[in-house]
Amino acid sequence: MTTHKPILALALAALLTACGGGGGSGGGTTLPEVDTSAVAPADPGSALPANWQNGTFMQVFVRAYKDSDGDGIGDLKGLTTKLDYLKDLGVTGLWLMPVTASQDHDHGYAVADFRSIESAYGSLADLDELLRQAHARGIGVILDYVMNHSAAQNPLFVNSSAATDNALRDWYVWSASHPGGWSIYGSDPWHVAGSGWYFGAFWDQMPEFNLLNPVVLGYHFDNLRFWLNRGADGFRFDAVGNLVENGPTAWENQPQNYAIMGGVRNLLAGYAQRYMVCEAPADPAGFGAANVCGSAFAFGHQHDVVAAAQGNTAAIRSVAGYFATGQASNQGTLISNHDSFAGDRLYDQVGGNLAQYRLAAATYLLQPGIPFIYYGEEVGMAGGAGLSGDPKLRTPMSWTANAAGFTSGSPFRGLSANIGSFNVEAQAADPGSLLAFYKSMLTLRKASPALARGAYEAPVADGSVLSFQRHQDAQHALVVINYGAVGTSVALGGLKPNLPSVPAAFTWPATGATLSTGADGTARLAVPAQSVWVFTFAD
Ligand SMILES: [Ca+2]
Ligand SMILES: [Ca+2]
Repeated sequence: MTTHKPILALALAALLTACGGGGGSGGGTTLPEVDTSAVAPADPGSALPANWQNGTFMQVFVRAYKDSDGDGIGDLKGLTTKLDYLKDLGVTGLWLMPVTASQDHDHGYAVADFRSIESAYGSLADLDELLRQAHARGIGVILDYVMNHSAAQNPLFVNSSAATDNALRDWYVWSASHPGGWSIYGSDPWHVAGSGWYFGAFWDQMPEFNLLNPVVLGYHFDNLRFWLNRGADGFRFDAVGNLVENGPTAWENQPQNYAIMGGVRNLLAGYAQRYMVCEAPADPAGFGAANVCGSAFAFGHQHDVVAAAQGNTAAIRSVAGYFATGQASNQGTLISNHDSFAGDRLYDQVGGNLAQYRLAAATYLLQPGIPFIYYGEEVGMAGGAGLSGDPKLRTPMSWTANAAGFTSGSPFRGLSANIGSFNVEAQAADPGSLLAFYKSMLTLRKASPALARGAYEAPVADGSVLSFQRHQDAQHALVVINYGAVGTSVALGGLKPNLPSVPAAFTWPATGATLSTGADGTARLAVPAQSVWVFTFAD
């Protein structure tokens, strides 16, 4: 809490004084002070290389990543000690799940204070140091931001719910009586409090803001500047399809949501080299548009990628067509994340089949998009032993064969079921490991502008084989993946004519292939079962 007295707090105090209660004046309920002070733009600039946001991100659950002080809870200092590992892997961006003070003390999406750090994670100074250290390694850091709702214990809501004439009443969505006809994700989103009914689609402890109130929107914009001014490199925006509700049958992807996020994008455009990506599972293309978020997670695509890796030819066709049919080439791609609606961890989805695992990874790491690796995916972390739902996906990072790599104390949650053999320590020195495979993919993307941000050309799904080309400036890349259980020979077209025996930039599992084209720009390539081929060449 700053000593800066915000206008609204002053107005609130005046109101409470007039009512003869609150504000610690005695005799009534004391309401918590709120900090809604304005924040002016003050861009510290960006030390990151150009196009950094077209690199590869790691989604990090700070609570589960690395504990620095033995309390069993991951923290910012712990994450900072792992930046060298992330840099060595080839990661150039981090998405931190909420690090703001929370009511849930777990995932963090019930935000109790939009301008302070969850105490178990550390301090604002620890975040500043993390940003400094990350930037020194060429790694940008984007923060999770939740505009749709706060925690019920957030002082803003405590004030808003105190009385119908509270100065912050109109900051949340209230009704004097129980509105009928609503059902969101199978539940009634209206909840009763002493002073009325409030709206909260995700949890009764996550009341939703009234984002049609320009003062509320202004408050969020001030919060965004608060973090950008500290050097944060952008945001991942939570639940942008749920911002504004216009009625029981008009509660998702409302026109105002797109306008609000376009305004946010304009705000970020006033800062150097910032990046934002939106979570909008019901409309990735709409929110990913250049005048809205500019990038949204490619939900749906991940299911096709996993099915393709398992040899499903219809899914291979869908994967081939995804970036050729209206999806922006900079959508955030993923295999899985912290939410069970997106799917289990990849290891569990493929039943531990490591060939399928590699094929799925290669697909999304070589296609267009901005890949978001879910922490631990690079070593094949499985879900938590004996856990289910979201907690199963949010276990401590498998640094070593037991909990010791994560904490010197007792971990806050059970460990991944396969930590004994799928951990960083076991794979770091093994050139045939999953970790080495991921590192190869990221190295390829870093070395090839065509793979990192190039156009998507000539996608072909031919039975169990996917091929496509990427093109940026004078750089070209050809990717061929055979998902099938048998080897085959594929015809390729639209290539540069008369290529003389270009050696493969990457092959798995075989080695030593070359690519030669005829005068008509065609080639034939023999691809063994379950194999990945990458060739790069210039104009
Ligand atoms: Ca800790
Ligand atoms: Ca809402």
